[in-house]
Parts: sequence; C-alpha cells; structure tokens
Amino acid sequence: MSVTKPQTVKKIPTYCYNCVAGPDFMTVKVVDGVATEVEPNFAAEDMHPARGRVCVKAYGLVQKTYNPHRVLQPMKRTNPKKGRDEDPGFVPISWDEALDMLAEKLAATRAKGLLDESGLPRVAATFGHGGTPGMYMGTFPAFLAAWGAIDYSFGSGQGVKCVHSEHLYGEFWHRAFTVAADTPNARYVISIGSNVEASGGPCAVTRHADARVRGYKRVQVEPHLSVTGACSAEWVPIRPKTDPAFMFALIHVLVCEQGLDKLDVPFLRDRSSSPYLVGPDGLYLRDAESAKPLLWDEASGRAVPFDTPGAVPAVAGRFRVSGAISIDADDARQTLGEVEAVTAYTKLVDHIRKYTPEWAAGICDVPAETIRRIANEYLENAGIGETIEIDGQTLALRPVAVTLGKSVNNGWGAFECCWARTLLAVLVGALENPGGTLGTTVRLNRPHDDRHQSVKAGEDGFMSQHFNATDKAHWAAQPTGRNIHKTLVPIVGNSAWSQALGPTQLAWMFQRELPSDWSMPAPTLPDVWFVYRSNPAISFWETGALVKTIATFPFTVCFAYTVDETNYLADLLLPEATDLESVQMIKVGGTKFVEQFWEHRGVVLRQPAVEPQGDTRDFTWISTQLAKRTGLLEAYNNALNRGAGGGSPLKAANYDYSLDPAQEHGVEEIWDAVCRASSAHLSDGRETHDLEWFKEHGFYTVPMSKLDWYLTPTLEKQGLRYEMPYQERLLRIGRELGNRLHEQKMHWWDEQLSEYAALPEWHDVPGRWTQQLVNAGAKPEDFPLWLLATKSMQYHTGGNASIALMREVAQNVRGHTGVIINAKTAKSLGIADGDRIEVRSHIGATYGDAVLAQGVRPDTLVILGQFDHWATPFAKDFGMPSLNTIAPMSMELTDATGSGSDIVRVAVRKVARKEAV
Ligand SMILES: Nc1nc2c(c(=O)[nH]1)N[C@H]1C(S)=C(S)[C@@H](COP(=O)(O)OP(=O)(O)OC[C@H]3O[C@@H](n4cnc5c(=O)[nH]c(N)nc54)[C@H](O)[C@@H]3O)O[C@H]1N2
Ligand SMILES: Nc1nc2c(c(=O)[nH]1)N[C@H]1C(S)=C(S)[C@@H](COP(=O)(O)OP(=O)(O)OC[C@H]3O[C@@H](n4cnc5c(=O)[nH]c(N)nc54)[C@H](O)[C@@H]3O)O[C@H]1N2
Ligand code: SF4
Ligand SMILES: [Mo]
Repeated sequence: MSVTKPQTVKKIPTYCYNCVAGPDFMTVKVVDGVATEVEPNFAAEDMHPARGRVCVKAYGLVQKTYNPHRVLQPMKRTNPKKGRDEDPGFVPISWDEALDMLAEKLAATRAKGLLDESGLPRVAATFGHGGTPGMYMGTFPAFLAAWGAIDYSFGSGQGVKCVHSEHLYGEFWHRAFTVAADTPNARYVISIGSNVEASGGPCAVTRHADARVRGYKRVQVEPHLSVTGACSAEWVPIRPKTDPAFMFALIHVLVCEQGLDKLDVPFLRDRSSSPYLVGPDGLYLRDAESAKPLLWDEASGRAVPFDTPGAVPAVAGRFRVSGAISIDADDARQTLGEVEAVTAYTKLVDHIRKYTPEWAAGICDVPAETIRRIANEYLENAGIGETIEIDGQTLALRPVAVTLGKSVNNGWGAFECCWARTLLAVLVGALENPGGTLGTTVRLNRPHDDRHQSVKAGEDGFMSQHFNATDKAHWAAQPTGRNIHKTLVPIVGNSAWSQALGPTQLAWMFQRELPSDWSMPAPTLPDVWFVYRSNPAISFWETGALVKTIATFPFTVCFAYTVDETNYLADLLLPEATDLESVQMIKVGGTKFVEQFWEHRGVVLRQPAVEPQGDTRDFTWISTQLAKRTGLLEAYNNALNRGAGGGSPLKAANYDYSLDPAQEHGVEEIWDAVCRASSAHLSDGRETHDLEWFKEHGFYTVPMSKLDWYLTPTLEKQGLRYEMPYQERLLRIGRELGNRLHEQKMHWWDEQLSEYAALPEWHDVPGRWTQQLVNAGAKPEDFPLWLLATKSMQYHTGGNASIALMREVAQNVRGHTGVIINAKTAKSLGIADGDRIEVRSHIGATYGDAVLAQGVRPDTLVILGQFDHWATPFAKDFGMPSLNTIAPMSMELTDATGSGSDIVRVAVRKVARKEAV
C-alpha cells in the first residue's frame, strides 16, 4: 500500500457560533482540500476570553460538513398530505426551479398585500437557538428587511423556554438581556440552576476555572448535581420551582436580621428608589405640581421631589406628608391630605419580614441554617466599602453575584427570582459594579453593541423604557402578530427582537383553540413560513400536537441541513452551504451573552475552508437571488448599505464602500465591501482591510476599556436610579393592561395579571403544576415526581444531534444514555440501572434507560437535552427520551411575560424493552 504525501496543508481561520455562548475562534486544518481537524486560533490568544479556543461542539464541524445524510440539493415535496405518517416524497430539483417556485409564491403573496385580512403578516419566519442562525444566514437579514412586515410569532421554545424573564426584566432593571457574574473579580457566586460549566462555552469555563484557582466560592442551588454543581464548592439540592422562597429568605436575612447599617447605604440612597415615599394606596407620593416622586429630605426635614439639589434622602423611615398626589393606572390622579409616607426600603423590610429562613425551609427543603449561612457569606464577601482601580478610575468592588439558569428565570416564579436576584445585588451595591452582577448586552433597547448608549433619562429618575402602550388611546387592541406580544406583554416592547420574545407558544395554541372570551380577529395561518436552524417539532412542548399544527401550514420553506422533524412537513427544502463552506463577517467582542466579556471589540470572518458539498449554495447568494426574483434588489442593496449584513454600514463620514443599489452583486463583492467598511469603521478610517486580508488574518479588533463592563458609573453620571426595590410602574401597567383587556370583555389573561405587583409575594409556584393536572382531569397523586431538563456540553440544543462524534462524546457523559433517577427512588420502584423505563405525564409517555444516581433529589428525574427524534437521520436511532414529548403547552403554565419552564409532573415505571418504543 502506498501513502501519498499531502500536496497542500492549510490552516484556515474562522469562527464557531453554534450556540449562544459564542462566538469562539478556531482554525480548520485543510489537507488537499479536505477539512480534517479543528484547532484553536492561537493568534487570538491575548484577545479572546477563552484564549482562542473552541468547545467540543466545534470539533464536530468536520463531520457536520461531510455528513452522508446532508441534503445536498433543493428538494420539493410531492406528497400534498402532511403529517408524521406521511412520507413527504421529496424529490431533487434545480436551484432555478426552487428559486422560481419560491419567488412565484412570494410574488403572489406580496400582490395580496403584506398583511392579511386579520391584519397579520402573510409571511412568517422562525429562526432558532437563541439568535445564532443570524451568524450563518449571510445577507438574509437584508432580504427580510427589504420584504417588510414578517411575523416571528411561531417560536421553537427559544425565548419562552430560554432565559426569558431575565431578558425582559434584565433589560428593564439594568439593560441586561442576559445576566452574568463578574467572574474574574468575584469571590462568592450563588448559582441558582445556572449550569454554566455545561452551557457557558469556553469563555465561561475558562473564567470559572481561573476563579477557582484564585479561590472564589460557588454555591450551586439546583435539584440535581449537574456538572456545574459537581465543580462547585457546595451543592444545595433545592425542591424544584421553589427558588423564589429561597431567595426571599436570603433577602430577609440581609434586611431583617443584619439590617440597613450592614448594607450599602449610599448605593441604596443614590442609585435605587429606596428613599421614594409610598402612600397608603401603595403608589408613590408625588409632588402636586411636578408629579415627581417625593423623598424625605433629612436636611430640611420635609418631603421634596426626588431630584431636589442638596437633599439628603432618608433610606428608611415613616413620615407624615400632606398635599401630595398619587397617580394610578390610566393617569387617575388623586390629591391626598395628610398621610403616612413610608420609604420604599421600609416597605420592603415590612414585606419581607414574614419570609424567614425557617419559613422557606419548609417550602424549599433546604435547612434554615443553610439559607442563613449562605446569606451571611454573601454579605461578608460583598466587602462593602472596598474599591478597585480600573483603567485609572476608582470603582466600587463588590465581589458577590447571583446567577439564574433558564428553568429558574422562565415561567411562573421567574419574575420573583429576577426581582430577588437584582435586589440582592442592589442591597450590597453589587449591581453593575466590579465583582458583582452584570448585564451582558441589550436586544430590546438600542444600540445593540453599546448598552451604555442605551442609558437615557426617563420618567421618575429612572432609565427610559420602551413598554408597549397600555393606555386607552395607544394599546394594540388589534394583534400585529400571531403571538400578540404587543397586546399582551408591555415589557417586551416592540424592537426587532420583541416579537420572537413574545408568548410564542400562544401562537401555536391559538391555531388549535381560542379562549372562549376571545374578542379579537381570529389568527390566520401565514401564507409562507420560513424556517432556519430551528426544529420546533422537537424543541417546544407537547410536540405531538405541534407537529399536527405545522402540518396545516400551507407553504413551508426550510433551509435544510438534513431532513428533520420540522422540515419533514415542508414544501421546499433549500440546502445552504454551512459553517465551513460559506462567507460571513460578524461583530465580536465588547460584552455579550453568557460570559463573553472582552477587552477588545471588532469583527471576525467566516470563510470557506472547503468547497461546498453537493449543490449547496452560500446563503448570501440565495438571498441575492431571492431579492432579484422578487423585484426587491434595490431595497435589499440599500439594506446592505445600511449594515444589515452584520458588519458596519457600508458608508460613513470617513469611508464609502457602498454598493450600487441597482446592480446584482456577487457574494465575495458584498463581503469585501463589509470587510473594508468594518475595518475603516473600527479604526476611525485609519485602516482598511479587504476580504483577502481577512481570509489570511481572520479577525480585526481594537482595544476597549474594561470600564465598559460596568453600567453603574454611567447611571451615576446621569444621576439615574435603578428601579428597585419597589415596582410602582409595573403595578400601574398591570392594572392598565387589565383595564384594556376587560374593556374588550376578555378575562383569559387574568391569572397572569396577578403577577404585576409592587413587591412580589410568594405564592405556591410548584402548586401551579399540580393545579394544571387537576384542571386537566388528572389526579396529582398519579404523577408524584418532577421531570426536569438540563443541557450538556457536547450538544447545542438539538442542532448537532445528527453528528456521530457528539454521540460518541455523549456516551461518556453521565446521564446521556437515558433518564437520571435517584438510586433510592429507583430501588423503591424496582428499577435497576439500565432498565427500560416509561416516564409518563398526563399527556403522554416517553421512554429511556434508567441511569441511577445519588446526585439527584429523590422526587426529581432529569432528561438531558431534547431528543426523541423520529426523522433526523442518526438521532432517530438513539432511543433517547424527551421532556418535550410529555410537557403540556398550557395557558395556565404561562406567566405574565409569556414564558414557561421545561418542567412537568410525571410517574415512572419499569417496562419490558419491546413495550418501550
Ligand atoms: N427538553 C428541552 N427542550 C428545550 C431545551 C432544553 O434544554 N430541553 N432548550 C430550549 C432552548 S433554551 C432553546 S434556545 C430551544 C432551541 O431550539 P431550536 O430553536 O429548535 O434550535 P435547535 O434545536 O438548535 O435547531 C436545530 C435544527 O437546526 C438544524 N441545523 C443545524 N445546523 C444547521 C445548518 O447548518 N443549516 C441548516 N439549514 N440547519 C441546521 C438541525 O438539523 C436542527 O434540526 O430549545 C428549547 N427546548
Ligand atoms: N452546551 C450547550 N451550551 C448552551 C446551549 C446548549 O444547548 N448546549 N444552549 C444555550 C442556550 S439557548 C441557553 S438558553 C443556555 C441555558 O443555560 P442554562 O440555564 O445553564 O441551561 P441548563 O443546562 O438547561 O440549566 C438549567 C438547570 O436548571 C436546573 N433546574 C431546573 N428546574 C429548576 C428549579 O426549579 N430550580 C433550580 N434551582 N434549578 C432548576 C436544571 O437542573 C438544569 O441543570 O445555554 C446556552 N448554552
Ligand atoms: S461554545 Fe462551542 S458551540 Fe458555542 S459558539 Fe463557542 S465553540 Fe461554538
Ligand atoms: Mo435558549
């Protein structure tokens, strides 16, 4: 046998952004035109927070490229019937035929008008996994912008079962679309169901590993011992869905047992609404003339507007105030006589008094002394009064943080958890200060790449906010999208990301059944539905019913990598050139999701390491062809010139690389212009690099001060306060929303309205799941266990389930072979390790092998990831169970933000292997 020596060996720099923890840098080794290995990009060592490394998932990209099951040319459906049991009869067609077919459909749709008779967009689109498809879809965003109104209502579980309440309340309280610990400076982190060692990617894992070496302590509060728990200093196995009680008790220890003297009084006084005076009706007392909230000035001994120069606000206390006004929902103003005024802080102390560690212990199954100790450790480590110098500026150092995982910050109880987490930071001055609890980036506010610029003065001394209107004149009584986010969820706002963050499960549910007192136009189906890198038929809840709804969509176009459960129901499959085969430039650096905290910002190029397989095409080419064939070329090019391709605008004061709007441009020509514009933009016109330069160097960055990580100095400069602890505005907005819905005679959202409170109360959060069972006609005692989901490092949701290498890795990760069950519980049910078991909820059953473990609560089962595939090649042969098959999609389990949790009440039993299919 002779071995030929390779003729060419190249290392191609590129990026991976397959999960929200990215982007991460890598190089691809290419031997004679064949990708063989993925390696770190050592050129990024001093700049990328993970020192140029990728995680295990990126190592699967070579197999992803050469996957024998890939769709390699466009396909059309020949079986008009759709369903799980209907073979789609996909047949290959040419790109010309595929694009003509789609363009014709789109043109016919456009001719009818962008909106249909119900006022809803005729075109809908679903992109999955936390916004990452945008990093692979080339210039498709410019096509979408050129098209106009599109409905992003039909989600895949991203958003509503992601870190949802955190997105909404995080941006509201501190411009934090997601929230992280300032791990490099932290001493003590309470991680409540945040599984960062599995979900955080190389940046987070590196930062936490470094922090452990430094001696920081992390306490993992979670019903099972995740990998994050396993490498924490302490594991607290809390009862599912009781986290608000645990957190309220932490607050109790700080404010009722330790007291104000031990807290960060200057922060509470100047950066929070603690001193604002609340009247007997629970509303702020306001100045009769200016309507500004009042506080008690200790210097003059009277109530004055909050922004009175020279005032010394009292943080705590009760005072007599006369002649103030209060403003309730719908601008109902009331003039008050002499009333008792209480500061918001004192209101909090009164409110939280009943939530003692002893009280919480009974709910959370965590001993009172553990709760008390954790609260006190948190306070001790906060180091109130300490400072740190960063880039020549002195900032407060508060090295304690609380982080929340996705199943804690979505669904019922999540508002309480997000409020408590933010408040725990405020009490010790750790919100947006070094060492503390930080926001990463903004998506509901603008501009997306600089959250400091999104800080502007709004009402009452707080930051400006962009709520959907709830007043009578402006409330969206007619839905503008099928998940009715504008009508139902004021706090989600109406930015480009808002609709996809609306209650997307409702869009699916309303296609099946409307509430009995629904009084708006009935939602229609979209004429055309685009799907890319998303598989709602696997990732959402009650997937069996969801598949039936997908089957009713008249025309579904999926960009397809393999056939999967969603595109099995499509009319047209378009296979794009994927990760290692196509061109794109994206922004990197600054501060971004999970723990991407950089000291640089810039751009990175994704480039073809190898030729596209089969007849797959670059997404930018597909987008340009669609724009041309639908007559939208000029609008598309204009969108590219504005920067819709992902980099900088192609024209600015000191450069102009804009494209001729009337011409069709090639893929490389477009990205060459983006390369030049982005480098010129970043260097203020000093340096320009073209596509060839980027193909060699991979990325271009400029330094950025670490001061950009911390928002509090920005609020300080503008004299603004965080809207904490008292939620007068939310209370008012909830009442207004109730008024609007009730004027339309709709009461189906009443339970959700109960979440709008000035100070959240504990209610029986886990009990809601039991109640849902009862309402569905089931007996709670028949479903005695909780079932949870958790992520694992080698899978990005269901996106790489068809890659063999990932399966191989998974076989070595505990739990991946089935259902994690407490060994004692298993024994009592006659279940041994490896037995085939049935996990049944009131809506169905899923099957897997029992994985016996000590590190899980006796009342809790855990299933990793999202499997139970039936179409995706390779994955469909795993025999892996899924929570999504048996978790209901339910209005009762939807909170006021429109989200729900991956958690369900179940029963478990051993079954014969043949029974379990
Ligand atoms: N049980 C359970 N369910 C969950 C979760 C959980 O932890 N447990 N997590 C939830 C969360 S947080 C999220 S964000 C959602 C995400 O759920 P989705 O938005 O559905 O995202 P993915 O599962 O990543 O979608 C993956 C699909 O994209 C396809 N794909 C992968 N690569 C390519 C490519 O290069 N080109 C094309 N055209 N397609 C590609 C895959 O084949 C797959 O079908 O899931 C949610 N669902
Ligand atoms: N490797 C990998 N990384 C990812 C992703 C991926 O799919 N794979 N997805 C990305 C996305 S889209 C997201 S949204 C993030 C999510 O990141 P994480 O929130 O870290 O996701 P999970 O691993 O699902 O962790 C949730 C944990 O919550 C716990 N839990 C469930 N219910 C409760 C409860 O009631 N109380 C408490 N205290 N804990 C509970 C579960 O034990 C589970 O381990 O990860 C991102 N990063
Ligand atoms: S964490 Fe892994 S999968 Fe996610 S972007 Fe980074 S390298 Fe890619
Ligand atoms: Mo997510």
